[in-house]
Amino acid sequence: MAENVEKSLKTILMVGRTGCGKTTLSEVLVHGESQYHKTQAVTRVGSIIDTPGEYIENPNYYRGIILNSYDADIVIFMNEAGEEESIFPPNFAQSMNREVIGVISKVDTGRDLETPRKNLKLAGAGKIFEVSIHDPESIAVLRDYISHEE
Ligand SMILES: Nc1nc2c(ncn2[C@@H]2O[C@H](COP(=O)(O)OP(=O)(O)OP(=O)(O)O)[C@@H](O)[C@H]2O)c(=O)[nH]1
Ligand SMILES: [Mg+2]
Repeated sequence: MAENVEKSLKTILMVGRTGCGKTTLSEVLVHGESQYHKTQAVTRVGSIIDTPGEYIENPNYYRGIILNSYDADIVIFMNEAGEEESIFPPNFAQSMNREVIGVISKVDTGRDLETPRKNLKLAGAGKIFEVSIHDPESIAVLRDYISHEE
């Protein structure tokens, strides 16, 4: 296959607080660009299952996150740069019988990365990626990790 043909993404579940950048990153990964819109319900963006921030902010919806994880190959726990409080219960990743990775979004803002790193680890995320939609290389590294092998 030609080198410039992009590998297809695995099925991904995006979880993180309101406004951390889940939909933007999903659209950039799938379409190469994004238009802002608030997520109102669990939505599919290509093979990405995008959840509204309210799902992780309200424990009544945890079950919804866990059920959606059964359809995913990889779950992404997202924190944005500068996020001070962990929205994820400790070891929440263990509720999901799937690989869980961490993504720190908006690294272009220059805000703190240490606390998000620590909180994503506490939530049980394995590998952690630091991305900005303004840095195509950071997106390419993540995309490669969450794509099917040729
Ligand atoms: N500076 C910067 N801003 C970003 C980045 N990614 C997303 N944003 C901005 O963050 C805001 C929220 O992004 P969304 O993708 O809608 O966030 P969300 O997590 O889907 O939010 P909900 O649907 O409400 O849960 C938008 O104004 C985006 O433009 C980034 O890498 N850098
Ligand atoms: Mg959204």
